[in-house]
Formats: sequence, C-alpha cells, structure tokens
Amino acid sequence: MSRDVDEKYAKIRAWVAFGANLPSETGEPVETLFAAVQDLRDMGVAVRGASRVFETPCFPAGAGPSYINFAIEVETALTPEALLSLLHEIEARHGRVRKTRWAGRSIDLDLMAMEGKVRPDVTTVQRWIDLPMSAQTTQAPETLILPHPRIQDRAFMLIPFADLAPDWVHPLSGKTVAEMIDALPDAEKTEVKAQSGLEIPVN
Ligand code: PH2
Ligand code: MG
Ligand code: MG
Repeated sequence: MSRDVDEKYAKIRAWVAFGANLPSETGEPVETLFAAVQDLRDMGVAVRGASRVFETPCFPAGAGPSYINFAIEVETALTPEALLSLLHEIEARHGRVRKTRWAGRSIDLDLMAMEGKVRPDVTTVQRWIDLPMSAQTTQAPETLILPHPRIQDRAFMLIPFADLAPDWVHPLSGKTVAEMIDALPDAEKTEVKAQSGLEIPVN
C-alpha cells in the first residue's frame, strides 16, 4: 500500500459525490448508494461527514428519471488516483455499466475535490472547465480531472458539498462552495430537494 499513499503521509479531506437514477442489482438508487458508502468504509476509508440526501431532476432535463444525489466527506492518506480506483471498484461491484455519456446510471461516484490537490495540472483542469456545453456531450476526460470540472455548474453537486464544506476554496477560481452556489440560477437550486428520513451511515 505504501506507494498508494500521499507523498507526505498526511491524511487529508476529500469530497465524493454520489448519484443514481436507475435500480442496480443491489436495489433502488438510495439502497445502492448507501451500500456504496458502507463499501468505502469497509475498504478502510474514514467517512467523516455526510450531506442530506436529495432528489434532483435529471440533467439534461428530460433525459431520464430523477436522481438521488448526496455527498460525503472522507479523510484519507490515499492519493487521488488510489481513491478514484476504489470508487470505480465500488461502482463495478454494484453493476455499473458505462454506457453513453450521461446515460442513466445505477451508481455514479465522482471525486469532487481533495484538499490541496489538482490533477493533472491547472491548465488541463481549466480547459475542461471551459469546455463548451456542445462539446461536453461528446467529450469525456480519460484521466482524473481534479477538482471535478463540472462542480461549479451543478446544483446537485454543490448543494450537498455545501452541507459538508461551504468554505472550501476552488484552487482555480478562488471561489468558495457557497459563492459558487450564489452564482447559480435560483431555478436550478430550488429543484434540488432534500429528502427527509434518510441518514447516511457515518463512522
Ligand atoms: N449525473 C450525471 C448526469 N446527470 N443529473 C442529476 N440530477 N444528478 C446527477 O448526479 C447526474 C445528472 C452524470 O454523471
Ligand atoms: Mg457524474
Ligand atoms: Mg462519474
């Protein structure tokens, strides 16, 4: 494991976005995603916090059923690449099949951000952030882009993120999560609806 841990062996915070809008072999979206949180804990990753659970309309609008979305904060000495590969392993375990871009999905675990980490470099991350919407439907990065290049655009990522770390500062824009939310249209934010009676398992 030693080659997978962070260069300084320091534990840092990372934020993972969970989403699903189709059932999996494990169950309905919320069951699949809660099982995935437990899987991550079983793999030795410390879950330090969880957002509320939200129901959000599918993006792009009309492309499928509503999603369940939430986020968790973990604390880990894993590198971003090692943490991402655990997330992919969990997606595979719950029967995630990678179809076309933005097809409905039974589980999607996205690494949103990791304290102090940019991958692969600032110029490449900025290029993905600036990718026009028309190109976003056909182009997907093949390697990890960190911070996730769409967080600033997506209420379904930012609102759960703000439950955990409203003061986290985006290393490229210098904006906090709360400021990124302020910049989004109200109509998009009101569509992100907190669900009651659902508690994500935390350590
Ligand atoms: N994820 C997508 C595409 N569309 N829409 C919502 N509401 N929530 C998501 O998590 C989501 C989406 C691709 O990962
Ligand atoms: Mg996603
Ligand atoms: Mg994904």
